[in-house]
Amino acid sequence: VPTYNPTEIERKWQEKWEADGLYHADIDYSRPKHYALTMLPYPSGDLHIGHWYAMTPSDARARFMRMQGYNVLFPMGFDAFGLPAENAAIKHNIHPKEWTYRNIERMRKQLKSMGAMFDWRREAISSDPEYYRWTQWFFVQFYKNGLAYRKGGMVDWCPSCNTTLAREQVVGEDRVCERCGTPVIKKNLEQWFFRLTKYAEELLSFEGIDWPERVRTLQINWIGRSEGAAVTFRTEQGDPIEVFTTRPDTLWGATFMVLAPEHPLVEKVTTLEQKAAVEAYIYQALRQSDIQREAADREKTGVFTGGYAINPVNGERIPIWIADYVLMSYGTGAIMAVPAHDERDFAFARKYGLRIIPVIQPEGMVLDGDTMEQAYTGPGYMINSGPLNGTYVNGKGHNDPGIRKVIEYLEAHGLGRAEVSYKLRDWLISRQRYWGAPIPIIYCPKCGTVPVPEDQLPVLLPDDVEWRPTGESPLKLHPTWRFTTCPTCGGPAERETDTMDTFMCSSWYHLRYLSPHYDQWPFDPREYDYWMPVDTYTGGIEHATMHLIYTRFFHKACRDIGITKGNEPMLQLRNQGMVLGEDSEKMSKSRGNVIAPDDLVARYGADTVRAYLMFFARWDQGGPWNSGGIEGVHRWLRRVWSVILEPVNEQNQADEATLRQLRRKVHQTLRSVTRDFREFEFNTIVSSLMELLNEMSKAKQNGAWGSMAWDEAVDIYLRMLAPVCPHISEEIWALLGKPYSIHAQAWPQVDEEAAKEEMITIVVQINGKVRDRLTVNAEISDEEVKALALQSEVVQRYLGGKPPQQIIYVPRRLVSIVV
Ligand code: ANZ
Ligand code: ZN
Repeated sequence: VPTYNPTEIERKWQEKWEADGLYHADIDYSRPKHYALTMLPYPSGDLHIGHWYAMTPSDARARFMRMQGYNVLFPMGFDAFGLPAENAAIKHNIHPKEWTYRNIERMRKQLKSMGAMFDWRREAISSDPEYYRWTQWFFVQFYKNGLAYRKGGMVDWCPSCNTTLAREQVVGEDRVCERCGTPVIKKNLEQWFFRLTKYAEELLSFEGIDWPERVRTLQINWIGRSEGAAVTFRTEQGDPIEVFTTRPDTLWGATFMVLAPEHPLVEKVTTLEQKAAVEAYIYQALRQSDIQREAADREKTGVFTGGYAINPVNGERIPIWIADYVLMSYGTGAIMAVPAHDERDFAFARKYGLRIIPVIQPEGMVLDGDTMEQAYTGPGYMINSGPLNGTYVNGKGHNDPGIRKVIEYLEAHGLGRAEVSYKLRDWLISRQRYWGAPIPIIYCPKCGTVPVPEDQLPVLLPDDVEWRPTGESPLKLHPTWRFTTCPTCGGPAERETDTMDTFMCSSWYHLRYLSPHYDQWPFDPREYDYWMPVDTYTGGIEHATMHLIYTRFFHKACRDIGITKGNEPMLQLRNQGMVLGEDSEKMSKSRGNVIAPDDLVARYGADTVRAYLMFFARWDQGGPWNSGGIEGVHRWLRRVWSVILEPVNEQNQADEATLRQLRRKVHQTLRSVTRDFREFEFNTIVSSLMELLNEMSKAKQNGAWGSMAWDEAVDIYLRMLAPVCPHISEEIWALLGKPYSIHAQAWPQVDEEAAKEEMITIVVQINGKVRDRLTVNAEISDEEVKALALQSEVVQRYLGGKPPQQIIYVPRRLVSIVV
């Protein structure tokens, strides 16, 4: 018997599988399809253990589905545009394109070392012109269908580097520029947006898809739906100020208004005396992030504008303030402040000595605005509220007949209307960056904004640019690139010089895999009709909001345009946890606790790494790496090799019971492993296989080798092992002379008869006479048998409520009781 040499056999089989096109997935109408998708990597340099953790169990699952008779598509590609390429390029003085494609070469090789069933013919790279041509095409479709628009928007801006920053480039509590440490400010820039909010309501529904509770909750919170009312106040000059409130029942208690510092009316309502204070306040407010501004425990600050508004329900003259706890990005950017019933407004009113008037009266308690110590936010009856006095409200805002009555009143008097508000914002896709897909828009002095005609796509990204930061969009600085002619009038015109957010590229990559070189359309409709939707999508929980919301939006928008079908792109989603360092800390270079998969593969082979990653923790939870653990898994694979391949010297015949027991264990394991694969319970798959190997080893010692039961055990064992460890299973399969390839074999069927627990009959004697019989599972413990015997009706009758004098158990045969 040859020795187990993982390096050698893994290389050998990977080459053969590739040469044979074993994992090519083609349309086959005779078989049910299964589209298994795992999140594609960003080509950052090296494949890390997190990639292995996401991908290899996903691969095992895809292989299992294939053995279950599905025609499985399991593609791979690269999310290749993005900021890190530019940063690395600046650091190492290498062109972002060169850096990216070098990394792709390297990572493709590393990916191949996994022995996964990727169909490499379908590889898609989002920075290839044949890919981003279609990213741009989607942009044009969105534009033509009113889903893309341009408007001024607040962005993070470094006043020293003179450039916009991506969210990740703003660092630290005090929000400074990652590059130069200068405090970041907000700036208003003309930007392109996608109308994500149009789908806010639909995105809240997960009907027909099986996504984890956690992801659904994260998305629902991200979308942030609130029911309430829009109410229009007016300034003393007569300008309308609309507010969104979840508590229109407290309208009579609105004693001041607060505008976000960025609110367009601020300038107009501010009086001359207050101007300097207001401007100083605005300057500091623009430096905070929305998250900081919203923090509940933050000291509330603000400034009086000097202006007044009129409360529309009671005609009261109320002061208008600005405060940074009111966000411009939510509701209308203005609020009616009700200090008696809102905690933030209360804190603000106390601090600045503003009036507090209770308008909700709790049962059995009288609120006094002068002495209250906190806002009252519970249920009660409306008071000080004119015509609506006495209306009961639940204090929560939504689902309240009281609130409904208030809104009816507002609507009837033309003061307001029912309104739903969402935290979700439209998707800002403009980036003043080089390494991305150019936004395919031309600005013509005569014709205005003109999309690049589809037959002129892609708008190619030039190579000869200054990508180092200069404060301008690199494409804007190019001497010629932006100058073009208008597609409509032929006159001189200029291109948009911003590129697209790379989340745009990753919103549709699952479609490009279907036909990565197709040049008539983003995908071949035949392939779409066969493969879509994605059946199983696997990847990290960190994508719960951005990517996984964008891709759902993208699909729905395309559905409405007539490009895609169905309501959802991905039917089932599963997230893996995280592999931590041996010290239970997050792996990071600075902690020095990083585990490099390449080293492990060189040392143990890919099969061991795959099996260990499935074994060491629940996949959806992850956990700390353990060097001893991977050693143990490696030893197990060596034992698989020897138990199955090494012949026994002396051949004594196994008895019936041994063989029956072997078959029972095999089919029981098959049953649980099948279920575990379905449920993504990879850790118990590996432990079940370890247990079964022990059983097989015992049976082998007891003479099972060479029997039909033994051959069946080996056959089923290898098939079950194949998705987890594709190389060693293929090698042993071949050494046993079985037909190539194990990965083209069917998943075995459970023999329910064989899997049945063995039942035995135990005689129960009372005072030496047989009185009863128990039929029990043969694996039952002594204590359990004795307890069962004592519970028997007959025994109970003889005992008559007293304890037995003596109870003796002769294993597997009889229980003798003396009463
Ligand atoms: C008056 C009121 C009285 C409010 C009361 C609450 C309680 P959610 O649930 O998050 O939707 N609000 C509205 N727009 C805001 C903005 N741009 N920035 C900060 N706060 C804003 O909360 C909606 C409530 O948050 C609204 O209802 C408004 O305050 C405030 F006893 O209006 B409420
Ligand atoms: Zn024109």
